[in-house]
Amino acid sequence: MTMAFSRIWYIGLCSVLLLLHRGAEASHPIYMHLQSVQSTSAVDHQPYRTAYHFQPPQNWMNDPNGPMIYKGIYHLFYQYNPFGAVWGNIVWAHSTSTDLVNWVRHDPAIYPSEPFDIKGCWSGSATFLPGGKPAILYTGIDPQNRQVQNLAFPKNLSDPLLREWIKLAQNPLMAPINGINASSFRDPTTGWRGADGRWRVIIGSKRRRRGMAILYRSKDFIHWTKSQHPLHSSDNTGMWECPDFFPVSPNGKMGLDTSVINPGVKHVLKVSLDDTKHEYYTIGTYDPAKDQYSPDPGSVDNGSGLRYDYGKFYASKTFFDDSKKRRILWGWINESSSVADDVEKGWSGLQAIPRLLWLDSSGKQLVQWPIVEIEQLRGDQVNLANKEIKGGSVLEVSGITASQADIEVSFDLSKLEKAEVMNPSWVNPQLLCSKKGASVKGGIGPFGLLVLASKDMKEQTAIFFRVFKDGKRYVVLMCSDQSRSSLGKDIDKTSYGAFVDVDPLHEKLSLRTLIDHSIVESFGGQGKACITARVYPKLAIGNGAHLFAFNNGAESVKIASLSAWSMKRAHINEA
Ligand code: DQQ
Repeated sequence: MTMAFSRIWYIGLCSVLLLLHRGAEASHPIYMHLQSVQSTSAVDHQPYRTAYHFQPPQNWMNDPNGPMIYKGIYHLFYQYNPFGAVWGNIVWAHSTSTDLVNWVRHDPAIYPSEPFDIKGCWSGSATFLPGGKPAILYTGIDPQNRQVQNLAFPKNLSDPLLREWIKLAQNPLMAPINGINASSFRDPTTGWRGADGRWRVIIGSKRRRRGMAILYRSKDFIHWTKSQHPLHSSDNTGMWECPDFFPVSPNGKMGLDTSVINPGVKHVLKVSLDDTKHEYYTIGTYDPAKDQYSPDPGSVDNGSGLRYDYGKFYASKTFFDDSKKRRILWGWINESSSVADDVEKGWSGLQAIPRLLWLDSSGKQLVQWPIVEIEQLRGDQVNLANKEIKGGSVLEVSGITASQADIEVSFDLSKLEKAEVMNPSWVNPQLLCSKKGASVKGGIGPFGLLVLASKDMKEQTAIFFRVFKDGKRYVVLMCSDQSRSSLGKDIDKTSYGAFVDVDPLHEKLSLRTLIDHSIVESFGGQGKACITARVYPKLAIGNGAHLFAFNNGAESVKIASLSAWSMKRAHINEA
């Protein structure tokens, strides 16, 4: 059956779905009274809508799904509620782009229509089959609320926009039988093909508190057999949502196709933890003979492990961009505002700027950087060089639109004697950042940027560093402090933090921050630590937004160089 999207038909279906909805076990809160078949009327005055981040014109969006490039066109599908600003009625909405910056929206590609997905079309991934045919594996919710895995192919392979998809009559291809928990069996990955010609995919799951990546194999991508052992599992991590498994090159930024397996490559397993809504990844080795993955010694395999992003960032997914030989990461950025505010503004959820992702030269962590294409939006520029900021002072950076900007700054720290002494109990960087916010004076730092700040600085989001001395070495803490980000109420103003693996004695300390009205994405140490925050200023909106560099430490710090650009508006999903 084809799936040309018929709105009238779909509205009818959704009315039925609303009645059926109660009881579907999901990892998202369900607000029954806010599900409406009426389109929300988004408010006219929209200070928090973004100018260059991916978002639909209105309504709820969550996970990025099935990213790929086909015939030179980038595709992004995403979990979307066509009828409201809260999670529900989930379909695969669809947009395409030639540059990953400007996007054209299409009708939803996959939506509930058959018993194997009648109660929802949840997350999944795209895989290219031999000959270059794309295939989408996704989770469907069946009438018994069971999570099952389904396959869809494009109706017309000569349409580079892949607007219509056909679901296989054999669906579901994988069902929760033989002890699999039917409400913890979702989010198939991109497949990879072994030397034996057989395809593999993993599905997120759990058994009691043990999170796991269930492994399936197939000769033809249609008939799948469950492997006796998961690809990997880890106790006390809870449900693994949206797993992602891919190879990385041991040196350089070049990405690898998901099927590349050889003794020279490392593998990454990323999981999204339903319990905490945090993701973590490990770097390790994939043994193709045993079909098992083992994290490297020292790669922490639980919720306190490495994260792509230490702020808001969830249900992420990478894809291999064959045209530029790079691996690109997408991630969903949830709101930090109340559900009532989301309903009033008529939308909820952003996608982070796509990030290039590669293995650090240490082999111990990944590095991320906004895709180079985003730089086409850079407009007016201001520069600073060799500028000392004394302890306790601020420096306004004017001449750009501070509510829509891209800033790159690097600091030179020549004297570190005044660094505060690191306490061995400070193992959690987020806690440390909430104890030692931007207003808490230190030795070396806090220093960094105050973004989306009002003129009087009553509102400000501080992204900053603090350097501690730990025996003979120095520890660099990066924080994003939202405690004064808005005079508004009912906002989650949690501070976020990460340790950055940089030696401040011998390297410059760099920070790049992308500011877009209600989102602040920051990359410390050339992309070794990333923190994304959502903020909702009342005063620092539009021309009322200012940008400052600041230093609240005892020692002066020097801005070696600073470049700031106004960012132009991208064309994203315009009507
Ligand atoms: N969101 C989807 C699920 C996935 C969760 C449902 C993660 O497939 O596990 O919208 O945010």
